[in-house]
Amino acid sequence: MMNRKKFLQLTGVSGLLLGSGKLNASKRAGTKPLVVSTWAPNVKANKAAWEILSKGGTALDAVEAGVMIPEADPTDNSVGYGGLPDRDGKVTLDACIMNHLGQCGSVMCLEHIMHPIQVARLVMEETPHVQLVGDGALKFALSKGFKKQNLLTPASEKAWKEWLKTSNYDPNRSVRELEEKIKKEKQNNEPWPVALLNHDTIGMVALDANGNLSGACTTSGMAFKMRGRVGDSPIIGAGLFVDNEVGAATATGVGEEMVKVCGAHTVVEMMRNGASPEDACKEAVRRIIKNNGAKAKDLQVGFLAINKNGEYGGYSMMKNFTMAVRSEKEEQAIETKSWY
Ligand code: SD4
Repeated sequence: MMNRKKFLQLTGVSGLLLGSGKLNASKRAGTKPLVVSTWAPNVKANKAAWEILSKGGTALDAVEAGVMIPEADPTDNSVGYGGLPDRDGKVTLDACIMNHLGQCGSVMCLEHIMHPIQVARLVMEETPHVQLVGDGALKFALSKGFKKQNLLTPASEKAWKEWLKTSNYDPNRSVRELEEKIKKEKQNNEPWPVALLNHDTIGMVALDANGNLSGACTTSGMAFKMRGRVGDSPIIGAGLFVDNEVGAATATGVGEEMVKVCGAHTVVEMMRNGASPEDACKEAVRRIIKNNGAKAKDLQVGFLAINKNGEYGGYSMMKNFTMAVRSEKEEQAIETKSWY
């Protein structure tokens, strides 16, 4: 298992700030350029995005390059290569991208292609459509020169075979595992729960030096989902939304819940009405609670947002949601506030 020191060495991050519920990100002065991603290990993805942003590149190029890092990482079992498969053992990927002009593209249930985000961008730029699904998305990708690859790693295949023994679909499996690990580490008096260095779906939003916003979201979806299931991540307005007049938002967690409240769009609309990024994210979480009552306690969803002024914030249902932030002022991961 990767320890915290090793993680810091790997990422070159000198100051990870985890477990800081105290931080009220929305009260900080804004800055640009800025990139924010779901989950602490995506400081690595931010680094790739920052390479572009810091040289005056566009937010669109930055988010595409950024999310390609976990897509190609076989140890990230929620995104791209190495993603956990559906219950039939197939790795099916969902991704979307949106730019400052309100243009967007997405692919859903795409198989065999390591970088669905690149295909989503081509859907946006080179087709009259917004969404391509399944075989059609694959056909389009192959026509653009992408190569078919086997995305099921031995580790993911092993996990799937283990899952088949019970075939019990548990959308909060990873959240529960994470909680267990953190509990154990706390018992062992670990100063920094290594388990907080968890990663999952990447949603990334960025503001470039010209003041333009873009976002990208990419995932293998919920582990062991039904064949053909699509979550929030490739749905514009649910897993990602960008409005260049206001801000950008993205989400992670049980996608069905984000879809039901048009989550990312809700966050952006709250910011349009004057809410800080953190408060806007909190409102989306509140609506999910309204839909679920007491059952909400068993759900993990996390939102993050940036606004046009370069302020950022996030909020989650349960503890242990982290976001990675990169600007001229900071390079770090932060645990967001949570409802429960
Ligand atoms: C989905 N929202 O497919 C994604 C899953 C996720 O971290 O975020 N996992 O519902």
